Amino acid sequence: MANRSVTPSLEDFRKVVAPFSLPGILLDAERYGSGHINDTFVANYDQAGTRVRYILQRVNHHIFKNVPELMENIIRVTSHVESKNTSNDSRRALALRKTADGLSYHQTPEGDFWRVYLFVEGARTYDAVEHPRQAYEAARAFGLFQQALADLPGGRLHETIPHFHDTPKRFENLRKAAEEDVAGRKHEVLAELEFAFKREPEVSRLLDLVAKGEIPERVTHNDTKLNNVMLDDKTGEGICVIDLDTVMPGLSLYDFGDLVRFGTNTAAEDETDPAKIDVSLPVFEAIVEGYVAGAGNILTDAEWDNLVFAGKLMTYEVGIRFLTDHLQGDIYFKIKHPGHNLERARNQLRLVDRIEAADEALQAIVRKYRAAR
Ligand code: ADP
Ligand code: GN1
Ligand code: MG
Repeated sequence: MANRSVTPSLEDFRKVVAPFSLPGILLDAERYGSGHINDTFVANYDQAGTRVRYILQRVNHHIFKNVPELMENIIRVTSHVESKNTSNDSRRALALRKTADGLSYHQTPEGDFWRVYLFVEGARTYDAVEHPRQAYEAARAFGLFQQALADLPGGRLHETIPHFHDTPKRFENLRKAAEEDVAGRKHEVLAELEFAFKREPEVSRLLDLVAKGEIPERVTHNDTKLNNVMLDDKTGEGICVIDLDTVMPGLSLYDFGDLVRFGTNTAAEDETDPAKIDVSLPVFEAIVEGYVAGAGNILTDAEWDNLVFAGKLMTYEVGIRFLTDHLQGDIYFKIKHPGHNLERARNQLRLVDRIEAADEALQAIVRKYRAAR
């Protein structure tokens, strides 16, 4: 399932988009972005002489098992964000196109689910932080997004992937994958397994605080990678949070922690040279500052206490998910070459090690912003 993604022909794209009745003529469509899960394409249209772009996405229904429920979440979330948009900039809420039947997705006879978004123009995503300001803007946008959803009406959102950030469960999955060793790769990863197993006592820390009532459940994004937020080309401002498939009940520490995981790494997520992987203190500071600027003064004491830990835990969690996928024969994340998931896992576990080494410096940054609140 991880690598099933064939690019459709233009003829097939025409069939996929037909139910959405998009105005104009479809000129071409090509693969777009660098996500690990869905298949994303940009489609160029000629609309009365003007070139207009749409994002077409085939949702990975092996991973998101109930796409109609997922789309119901996205409609609720985008409508709510849109209702709070008081600017004159329509790019600030992701906009879905509906089919002639009023559905937010189209299911093909083969069983694939497709959706169409208006292309957010004059802005782009980045696969790596080039300057701390970008990390600030991304963190602020995710903070604002969370604040906007604090009063989402209509009850709890569907859990599109149950136990998504349940680190103890992710840990059990790793243990089981190592035991079963279906792909015969365990012998290659003994050092990584030892590193991961040694940290077992920490995996339930956040969920234990939730159980004690010290950390509240909120509506969170749960996948706050830098390339899931669009930054304005001219001003650099984070203007639109995208990739809403995992928006569901969660902890603000998941969003903050994943910002740290992806943003502070001085190397790409799949860099193989451990010497290049470290935690950037200026980027960490920008993330704290941006997140607090966006989310406002919502953080409880227990959340403040665990900001640094959340960065480490989210890095560890994704690290063991990559490692599990490698052990299971690459069935979840898209890979570009054999061993890619192992490279990613090693990278993330190395970053865990660097975050642990930098703990004092990171805590000092948090203290500075906590005192100023
Ligand atoms: P995935 O789940 O595969 O990560 P995303 O929704 O994040 O999918 O989309 C992949 C990439 O496509 C994004 O990183 C972004 O660059 C681009 N993208 C997605 N939606 C839009 C949009 N509405 N307008 C412009 N670009 C978009
Ligand atoms: C996946 O879809 P994408 O590429 O934004 C994954 C995240 C991981 C991330 C690691 C649904 O995100 O949980 O943190 O890869 N999404 C899902 O890069 O599993
Ligand atoms: Mg994405």
